[in-house]
Amino acid sequence: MGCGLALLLKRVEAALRAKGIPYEYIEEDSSNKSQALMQYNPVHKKVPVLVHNGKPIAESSIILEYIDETWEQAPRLLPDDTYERAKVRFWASFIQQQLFEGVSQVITSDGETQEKAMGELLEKMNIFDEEMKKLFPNGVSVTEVQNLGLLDILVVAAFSPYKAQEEVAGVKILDPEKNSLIFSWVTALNQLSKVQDLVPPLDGIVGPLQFVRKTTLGSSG
Ligand SMILES: N[C@@H](CCC(=O)N[C@@H](CS)C(=O)NCC(=O)O)C(=O)O
Repeated sequence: MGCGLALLLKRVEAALRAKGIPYEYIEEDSSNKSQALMQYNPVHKKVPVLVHNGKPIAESSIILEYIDETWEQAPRLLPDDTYERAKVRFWASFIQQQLFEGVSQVITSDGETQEKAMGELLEKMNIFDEEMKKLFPNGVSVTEVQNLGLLDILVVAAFSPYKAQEEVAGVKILDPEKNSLIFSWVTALNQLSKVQDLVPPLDGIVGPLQFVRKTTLGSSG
């Protein structure tokens, strides 16, 4: 799963827009996949796929790195320094594997299962919050996120629509008291017009999230 949530913020589009690279966006219908998708991503048959000069690249994190290496202009998604880059990759994978997944589980469960999922997500958010405080000891301001690096894009994807996530899940997910750093980061990111352009308004998110929640709860009995 994770798909219904990832759909809300298109990470590849965010990177292309951040760098000002013109692109054509083609929507795929997952219930009626196109011939082009089969041809471009024959292994997984999933989006996103970036087609550059006729050549396909699949898997969002690989596409993001390809974009950064192919269009080297600012903003750089990954730092130049190899150690800094390794750290960004480490946290990028933490956000994608732990936080995306945790938020998905909270949104698609209820009762005791949801309580447990929220407890686990909170533990991961606390770790992330504490570690990121070392990078941003004074909290995150709008100036720091102007350039939209890789971690900014992933934090937007995970938490930017937190109000919609909370409304649908019926629990508090991003608590400023518990996760002050993540909260200041998300608040700064949500003030950027390029982020506002990419994240649908609250109304546009609640419906699709509710659909994902209902179908998952329904199918698990
Ligand atoms: N690890 C892949 C995940 C891709 C993925 O799950 N794509 C979903 C859309 S968000 C999809 O194409 N689902 C259609 C399907 O599974 O048939 C990535 O990050 O690119």
